[in-house]
Amino acid sequence: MNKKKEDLQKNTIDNTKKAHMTTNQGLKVSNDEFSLKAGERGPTLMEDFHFREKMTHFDHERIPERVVHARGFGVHGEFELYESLEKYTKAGLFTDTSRRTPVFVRFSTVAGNRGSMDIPRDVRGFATKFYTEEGNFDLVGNNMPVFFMQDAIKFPDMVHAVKPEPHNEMPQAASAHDTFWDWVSQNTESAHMVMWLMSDRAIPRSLRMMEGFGVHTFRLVNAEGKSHFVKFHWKPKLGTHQVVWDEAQLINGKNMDFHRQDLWENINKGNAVEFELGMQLIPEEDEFNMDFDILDPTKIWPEEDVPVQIVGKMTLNQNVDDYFAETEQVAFHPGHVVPGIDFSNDPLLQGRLFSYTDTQLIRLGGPNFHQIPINRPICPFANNQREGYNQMNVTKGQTSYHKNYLNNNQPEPASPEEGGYEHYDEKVEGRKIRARSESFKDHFSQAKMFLNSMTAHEKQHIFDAFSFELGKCKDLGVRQNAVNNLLNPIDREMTEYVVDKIGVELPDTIEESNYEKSSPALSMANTPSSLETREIGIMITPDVPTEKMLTLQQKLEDKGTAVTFISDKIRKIGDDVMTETFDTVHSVLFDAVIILKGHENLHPEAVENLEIAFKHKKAIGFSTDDGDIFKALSFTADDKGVTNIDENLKQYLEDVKSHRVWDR
Ligand code: HDD
Repeated sequence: MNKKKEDLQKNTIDNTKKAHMTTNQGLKVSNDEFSLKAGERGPTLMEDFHFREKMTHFDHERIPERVVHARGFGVHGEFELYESLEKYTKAGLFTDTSRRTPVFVRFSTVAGNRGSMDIPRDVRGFATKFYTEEGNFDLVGNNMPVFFMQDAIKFPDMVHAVKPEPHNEMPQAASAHDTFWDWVSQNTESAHMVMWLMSDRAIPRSLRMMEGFGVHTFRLVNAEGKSHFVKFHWKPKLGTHQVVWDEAQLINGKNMDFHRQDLWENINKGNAVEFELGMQLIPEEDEFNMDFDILDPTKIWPEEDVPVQIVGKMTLNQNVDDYFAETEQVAFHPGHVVPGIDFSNDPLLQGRLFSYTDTQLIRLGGPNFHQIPINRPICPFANNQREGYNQMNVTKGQTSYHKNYLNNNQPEPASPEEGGYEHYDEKVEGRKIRARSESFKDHFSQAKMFLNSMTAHEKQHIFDAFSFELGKCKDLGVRQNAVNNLLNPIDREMTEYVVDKIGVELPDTIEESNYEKSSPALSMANTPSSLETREIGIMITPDVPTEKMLTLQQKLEDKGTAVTFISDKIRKIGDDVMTETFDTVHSVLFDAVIILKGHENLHPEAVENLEIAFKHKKAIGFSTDDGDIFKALSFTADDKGVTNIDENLKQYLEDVKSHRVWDR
């Protein structure tokens, strides 16, 4: 049990143990079925304190959901450091390799409500709370390394634009509507982020298979006071993988909890979910060496120019006990830092430093939200901030002010040597102005670089995503503006493709960016791929011999994959394997499929499942005891990624491992 889990024990109530029911005052309850009435058929009595307490609690069981990132899923884990980074920082979690720092991670979508589906086209939040020995450090990042704007003052506008439209509250959890595209086409600093949002990064296969980014340039400061600029990266051990858009839409219908269920079940099965922490570092004196401003949050530092140093690993290995108490009440803040970690002047980061505490005050009902068990630091804690709503602590002592004589000046500030936080003494000079630096002006070069770095299928998906999203906009002016202001300045081929699909005019002048650089690290195709935890759905006709099914299952599980049999109705295979049915699951919920045919004909649902798996470029394996499987299907055994598993199981597994048969 990690230190944070241990700390949570102080507040854990075990409702699985035998116990009498009580009121909140501890009084044993004798009856929880009937309210107190005047006569069997009479009115309920005011005096029924048990009824009133139960109902009042129920009536108050909701808190405001987060304005953004409302739908989230949290898990516990630990962070371990590979090598001391004392050259760059004095932060304990980055210098002491013997530590196992407890973490709590909350993954989220951004635009949808708390009850929305798991795979809309959206950015994913990737927020990590490190419970360090020097206080909590929150890395509040996303699965995309850039952002929609350069200045936080625009954040409410962008969020208003992407959220359901204010007059009719439509559409839910989608950017494919007029107000979003109106905003981004009027604010072209969003161009790079929009490319990411239209890419497959926005529809991850799993929360276990996406990268995370701190986005901003932060600072590391070492014991001598030397500073490096830093960007944080999370690299998933399983690689970065996607579903296809058509599949995402079907999954949302078949299982809107697809991502959270995948994470919950894999952790329960004991499959460690691992992300390596990477850092890109630039010494302070090299601040101006890039062809963009490193304070600009719409820019990445290409990994080929500034390599990502892998410094440690986070293992997520425990689910929460109580969704509300932990996942809903956790409060992140990019301003929660520890000595050795500091901010840059990125104007987006600077604005965030205000917003997060402010939002917790309304969401969690007052200034004591840090005392909620999931938010409480595991290190010693003392200050003069008593009172306020929901004060949980009983603090001893006559004084609640600094400085004092009566209490010997306790609690007293710590010197830097004793671990007191010191802000980096950066020199800043300037006049008060509302303006943006000229160095933030280039909106399109990195958007183009992103496109330059894609494989053919990734590029095609981006073109199709633009066509879908703009095609959903009702106002032709909005479509035209998006084409003129965002697409045309990036790429002519993309502009021509999309214009043809969405019925607007092709701009007369070509403004395409001539930025030729590419960054191979941006392509998901260049990330690792493995068979580990791949889900294979095996469709069967009822007459397939049990022995054959169990042998196949064993072979596939030995390779690290997870197997589900699918049949016309629930059937038992051997002693302890139960099938799912064509009613309960679908090929869209699996990475790959297999069809096992005995002498009976294929179920019509099996035919439909196979056709869709083929369309979604999934590996398809087959084995038949009798007759031609392909008579009922629109594809054949000669198509790419369609394999007779009796003859070549190895080939089939290669296809499964490569995630999808993209060139089919
Ligand atoms: Fe934010 C939540 C990430 C810009 C204001 N943000 C929130 C969460 C994540 C991010 C992951 C959810 C945390 C959780 O799981 O509880 N936000 C980002 C990133 C940004 C970013 C990576 C840009 C680099 N955010 C941003 C700006 C502002 C906010 C510019 C406002 C000035 N974000 C908020 C918020 C939220 C929030 C309103 C809503 C709920 C919360 O904070 O706790 O304060």
